[in-house]
Amino acid sequence: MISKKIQNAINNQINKEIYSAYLYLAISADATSKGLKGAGTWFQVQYQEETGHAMKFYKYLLEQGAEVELEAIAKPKIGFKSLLEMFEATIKHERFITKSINGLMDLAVAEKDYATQILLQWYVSEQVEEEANDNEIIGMLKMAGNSTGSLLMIDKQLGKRGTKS
Ligand code: OFO
Repeated sequence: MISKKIQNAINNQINKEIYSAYLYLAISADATSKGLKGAGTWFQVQYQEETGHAMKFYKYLLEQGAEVELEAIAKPKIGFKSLLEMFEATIKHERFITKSINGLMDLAVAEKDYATQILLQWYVSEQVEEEANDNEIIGMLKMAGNSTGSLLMIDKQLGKRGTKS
């Protein structure tokens, strides 16, 4: 049993996670159409992971006998000039998501909702991992600068990303 406040906040977070999936799917298409097939794969995997994040909340609401309310998904903004711009947009978005997860945790603590706090701990750790991955890639891209050879090597490396088990 969860409160209406928590239910609404989780429904809101489902929307953000689905938007994240939608954003990364759009970046995947943008990257692939620019010849960056590796990045296209990386963002497609990220799209799948975000869908998983949304579904984890979705299942939790149903398990708790709460109501799932799906809202409209905003159109993602794309049109990046470089791989670096794509990942800078990604880290910016992930920082926004981290804040949102932290806000949800604050609410769960205030409501003394222990079950939701346990669920949210997984998301807190996931955000640390996602931001670290993005920062690592941004670091490599900054080092590569305008070197086409280095950028192609990074793109190849990005294409090796697999889904988490
Ligand atoms: Fe990217 O972690 Fe969910 O949104």
